[in-house]
Amino acid sequence: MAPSPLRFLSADRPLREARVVVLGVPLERGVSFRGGPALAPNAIRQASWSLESFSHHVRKDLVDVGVCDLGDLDVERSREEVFRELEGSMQRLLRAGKRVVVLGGDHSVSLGCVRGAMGALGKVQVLVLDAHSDLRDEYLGDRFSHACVSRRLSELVDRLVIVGARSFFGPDLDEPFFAELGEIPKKLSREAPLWLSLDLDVLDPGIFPGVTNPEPGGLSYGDLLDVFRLLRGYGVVGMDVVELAPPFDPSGVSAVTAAKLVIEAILHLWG
Ligand SMILES: [Mn+2]
Repeated sequence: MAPSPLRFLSADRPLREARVVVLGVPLERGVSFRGGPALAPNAIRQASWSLESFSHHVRKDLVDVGVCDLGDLDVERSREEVFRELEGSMQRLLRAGKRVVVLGGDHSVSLGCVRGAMGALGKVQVLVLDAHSDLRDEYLGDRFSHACVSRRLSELVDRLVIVGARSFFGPDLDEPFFAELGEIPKKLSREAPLWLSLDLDVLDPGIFPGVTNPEPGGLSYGDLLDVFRLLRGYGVVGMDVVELAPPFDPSGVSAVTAAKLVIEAILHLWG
């Protein structure tokens, strides 16, 4: 049974005792095709209670990590205000030495996260796992659409790496940001803090149909575990998990998969 109010599995520590903080940002202002990510944070929390808190891959348990769930940011205001509050929260949490998991929301929330990480830590590199290049300068007049998030991130940080992309609008194909899974070690630095942005549509829609913009082909669940395993050697300070669309997840298996990925990411990166 999930506790009421709803929180992520085993996230029962007060903030000051927690090493890892979960924060929901149910913002859905930047979608381009169909909706749902506003419902994602609580769908992921709910689904997490169907899972074990133990990972046999790393033989660690969430209970021993110390996780706090801060609930959701208030998104009933302008997008810029939401970004600003997210940025401020991220700065405070990272300065306090916490590691942060942000449950989106559409992919635009990554911008607030990375701005905050830069405010707290200076230079930050970003690894984006995404089916889409998201490199448009604007989409239907909106520079902060989820279709533009990697373009905006590329303007912020020195090092942006995109893995899993298979949807391009043409000219973006020759941009320098794309990498294969196996190229991650040579593209990222082990020195600089790293923000991980996990757009769940990077997964094959056959195993993860519940997203706003499904794209055929894609990574497997095992591929993502390989990424988490690899990133143990890097200074990952936080991650966002975005674009789950519960209305297109009638079996609920996408929400469960998202929750499982959050558990495995926490235990691989910070367990
Ligand atoms: Mn995407």
